[in-house]
Amino acid sequence: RYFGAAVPAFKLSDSQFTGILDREFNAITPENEMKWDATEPSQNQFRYTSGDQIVSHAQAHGMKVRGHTLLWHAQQPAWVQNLSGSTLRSAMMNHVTQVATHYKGQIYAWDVVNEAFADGGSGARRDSNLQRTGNDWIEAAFRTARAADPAAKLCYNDYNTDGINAKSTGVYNMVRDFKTRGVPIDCVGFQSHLGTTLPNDYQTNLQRFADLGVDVQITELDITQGSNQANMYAAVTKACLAVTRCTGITTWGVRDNDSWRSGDNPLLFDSNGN
Ligand code: 9MR
Repeated sequence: RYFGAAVPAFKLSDSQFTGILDREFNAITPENEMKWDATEPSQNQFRYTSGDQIVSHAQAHGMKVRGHTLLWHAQQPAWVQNLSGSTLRSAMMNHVTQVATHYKGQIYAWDVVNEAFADGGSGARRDSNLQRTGNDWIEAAFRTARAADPAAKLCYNDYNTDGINAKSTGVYNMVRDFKTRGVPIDCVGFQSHLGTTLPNDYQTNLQRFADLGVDVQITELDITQGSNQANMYAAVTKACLAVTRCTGITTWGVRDNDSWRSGDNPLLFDSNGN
């Protein structure tokens, strides 16, 4: 199993940050640098400088890279938001092909599609410009990613899917359908942005996905500071260790002050790096 952290490229010049990163972790997820707005700010003009910096750091330290993310309803460049229908679908698949090809052979696992399911009780897809190109957009993305980088594990990644609920069951049904029909999917990411309690069926949920024949990974872990925080980090870790196909845990940052939710002090290291 790997143990990873989300890393923004600009923190690679912070020696306290890289000191902890290189000592404690053996995988990196680029926090923002491989998102669509970062990699293709204008149509067919690709920018890989920051993503490449992160990959170089990982390679220099023997770390795996989780690619994040090829298609997401958020963080799209403006030109994408102005497209729809078959024009958008073509741009989506071109984006997948170009980015996955650029990083071919360098990515352990790709979040091919991020956060495509709706919150709440429907178990349905989220409405988005991507979804409005047709319900088959997710399988088209996975097939396209496989063709571009056959060695990368291809993951679906989402939040609020950490226990058994309508949303995670919607994802489960999609993965089962993909496996039945031979759509190439290798892994499911559970972001695990957690508050003060862990769903009591957390491990059972990981296991039911693993039983479909995919790896499972904890991809964006952070947990609200409080009396239960350490216990929850332990419980999440033990759940992954207990599921044979749980192949890694990534925390969404290193120090509390690196976090997107820094007010919660949710990470393993405090703002002094302790
Ligand atoms: O931590 C990321 C933050 O720096 C960005 O501003 C934000 C929008 O791109 O994305 C954050 O990371 C998100 C991740 O990509 C997907 N799951 C939720 C994460 C936290 O918002």
